[in-house]
Amino acid sequence: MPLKKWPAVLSFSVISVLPAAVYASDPANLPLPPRGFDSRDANIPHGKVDVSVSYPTRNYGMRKVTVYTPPGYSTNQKYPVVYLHHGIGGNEVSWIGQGSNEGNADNIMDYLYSKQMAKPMIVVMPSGKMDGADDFARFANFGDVLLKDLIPWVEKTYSAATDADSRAISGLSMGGGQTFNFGFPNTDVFHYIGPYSAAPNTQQPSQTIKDVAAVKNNVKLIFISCGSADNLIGNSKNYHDFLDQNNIDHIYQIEANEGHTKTVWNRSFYNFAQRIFLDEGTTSGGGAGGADGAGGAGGADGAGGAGETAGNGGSAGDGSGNGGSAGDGSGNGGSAGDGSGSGAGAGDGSGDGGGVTGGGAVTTGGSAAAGGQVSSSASGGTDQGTPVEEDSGCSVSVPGSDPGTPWRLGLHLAALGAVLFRARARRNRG
Ligand code: FER
Repeated sequence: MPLKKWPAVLSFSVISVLPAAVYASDPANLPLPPRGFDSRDANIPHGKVDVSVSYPTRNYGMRKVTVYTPPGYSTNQKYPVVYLHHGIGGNEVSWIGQGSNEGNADNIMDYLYSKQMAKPMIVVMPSGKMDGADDFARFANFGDVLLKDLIPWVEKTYSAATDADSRAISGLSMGGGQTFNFGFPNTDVFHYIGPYSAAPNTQQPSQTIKDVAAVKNNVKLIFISCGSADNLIGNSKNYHDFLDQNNIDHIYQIEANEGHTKTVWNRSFYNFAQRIFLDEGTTSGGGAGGADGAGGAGGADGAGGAGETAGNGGSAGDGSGNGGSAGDGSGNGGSAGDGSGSGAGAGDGSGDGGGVTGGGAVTTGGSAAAGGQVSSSASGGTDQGTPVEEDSGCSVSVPGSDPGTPWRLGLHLAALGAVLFRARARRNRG
């Protein structure tokens, strides 16, 4: 797929914090997570982990699932849910660093919230291996359980939103295969699909994607990752090629020199979790990008906008409804709009100018207000420390964060990325 360039308005500062798939579906080359992103940090709020809870199934008796609810979890609010699957030797505790220790989803979510880089969500980590003749069958048999037993149970047991925009499916290795196999045929159930290091149980794309248009229309993010040195990479590459051939936008993230490792899975979950469920509130129109220090982008209705960086900082239009919004910026700082009042604030750039064509106007946005300033690194998820292996034990010192505070700052840059991502998708579909 040819490299597509965005207008010069997005040059330098902001470009580094947007998902690379905005530009092309070639390997995304996302930056390494910061030091300590997957370690437990005593200085930040922690979500609650319900470990190995039992739930009923129609055909397999009681089964186990681990459920992470975010800091500040409240039944006054409905949360989106990511279903996160383990690998061949794993079970419902593999993603919380116990048992086979395939990942540290709880630490990663705590980290992302502490940086306001992810939307509050529930993480459901089931034991995804049922009874069956062989491993392929055991993992395949979970599909029916997921759709008919687990999801209904989660949605009545937890304060979970029940629409497909609020469901993501993800997993590693055999769980990556499950993600492909259960996700693509069910784009009316899951709007976010994230397989990591997918195993040979992965079905062919021609089997799982019978309706290309449904995938294009329904799925808000496809995130495929693998280590470059993983000898299972063919499963991921196969989908990457198919998606490219069918002009289906996706992020293809290859972790250089990594094999079939937990390093890949933790990085992948870190990258995926901060890019899901951003669509809510941005669907009714993304904002316009401003230029060269002035700009800002307002998402409508809860999405908030993102200020540009550099120069004198951008102002941000943003949403009414639930949205806080954030300007940000290096340079002299962006300003933050905050969603009150009516009318849209949008950065309007001098200089390089030019809006993002697919964005559209902010329809319900509040006007921009001067506000806080953050560094683009902290907000944009490129707060890149020295690469470390997990369990480095190095904790990250973060300012105290109120779990009730709207996830702002970096999240809104991610939201802008999502808007741009879809804007491009719309153009491609058009
Ligand atoms: C295989 C190689 C890897 C295979 C499964 C895997 C069933 C799964 C690995 C994992 O889940 O980590 O040939 O066949």
